[in-house]
Amino acid sequence: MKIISAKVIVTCPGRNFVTLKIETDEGVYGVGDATLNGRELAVVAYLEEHVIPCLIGRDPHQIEDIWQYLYRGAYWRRGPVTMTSIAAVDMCLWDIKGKVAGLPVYQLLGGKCRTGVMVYGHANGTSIEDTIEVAQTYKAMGYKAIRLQCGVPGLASTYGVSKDKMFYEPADADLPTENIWSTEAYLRVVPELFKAARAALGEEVHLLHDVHHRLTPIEAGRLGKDLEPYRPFWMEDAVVAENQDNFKLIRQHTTTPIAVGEIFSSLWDAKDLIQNQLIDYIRATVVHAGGISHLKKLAAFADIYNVRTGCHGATDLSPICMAAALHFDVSIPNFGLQEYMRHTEETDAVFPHGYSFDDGYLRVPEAPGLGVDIDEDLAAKYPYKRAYLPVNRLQDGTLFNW
Ligand code: GCO
Ligand code: MG
Repeated sequence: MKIISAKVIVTCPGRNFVTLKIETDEGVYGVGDATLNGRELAVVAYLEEHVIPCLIGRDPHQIEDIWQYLYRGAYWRRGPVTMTSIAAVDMCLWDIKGKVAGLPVYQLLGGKCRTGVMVYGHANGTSIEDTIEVAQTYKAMGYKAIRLQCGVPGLASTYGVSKDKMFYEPADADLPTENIWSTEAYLRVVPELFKAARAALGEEVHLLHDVHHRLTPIEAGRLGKDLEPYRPFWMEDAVVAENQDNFKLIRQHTTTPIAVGEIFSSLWDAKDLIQNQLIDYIRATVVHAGGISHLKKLAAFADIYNVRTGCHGATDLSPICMAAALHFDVSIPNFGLQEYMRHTEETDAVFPHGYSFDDGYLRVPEAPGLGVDIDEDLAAKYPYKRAYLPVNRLQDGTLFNW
């Protein structure tokens, strides 16, 4: 079997998605997500100019060899653009292998370790009361785990809070919008949110929160400690993960579980955090961390240290990534939780898929391959629209982390 062609499809059914499609001489094709939010066209160029020419004529069954060829062969290792491109190829090749074998990809990964993938939904609102009301809606829909984000009194807008309470799309403008941030105001409101949420939602539902890289280690330690009485499932991205010694300070002050890694692009970004047991959940996902092949290695390494997975699943990861993540999630022993932000109807129509939500769990597609496709005619109706994530400034104008 040979790869005879590959193309990159860019579509914007409400937000931008980049998809790689690899075709073979036997008529079987595979699809892979290649979306890197706000930097989409860098990946398009990397794939078109530097990856696709190397794929033509290769045997698509040699998934690991092609992975190594693209990783080692580039000389310039790692980085989000490279690893997203490699991930897209990897997804296509697993899709092809599954279709040829007549098996869903999870069977090729060792079979199911569980019947469904527990997911968390996003409840947000401008006030604590609004957020809890939305969380009640999620609970009524069957969600067993809910992320809580609320507006910060005195700030016009903040990460995780949208006008549409059930959908959130941060890449909202053709030049970055500017948000204003106050750590002091934020640290006052979050423990109040969790206190009210635990009282209203009961003891059983898992509650999560994303700090989105905004605290210093000692501030994160304090927030973790303040949240302990309400037993959060995790506190995510409490600090930036560049200087990873930061996490030691958090650990010294709180038993609130720590999740990190949605922007990690390989095992090497996570290795020290895992090996030193400074985190509890690793959020790297298929599209940004080198595909199913690389994420399997990362998860196996994490398992040795009792670190579980919590794959990123925001709307900027396409349904192709979600399908791939589900095959991965059901097949590993140390699965923790999967984020599920839900795509819009327009996006779901462009990417017909076989996964479905059922009582708090996503069920993995059973069709051969990944069980997801792209409707190219429909995709062509939604041309690319430049869109950026916001930037954040302190009240005195200093540029901060978003
Ligand atoms: C999450 C994330 C997202 C990111 C987005 C950036 O936890 O889901 O933090 O909301 O901000 O994916 O592209
Ligand atoms: Mg996050």
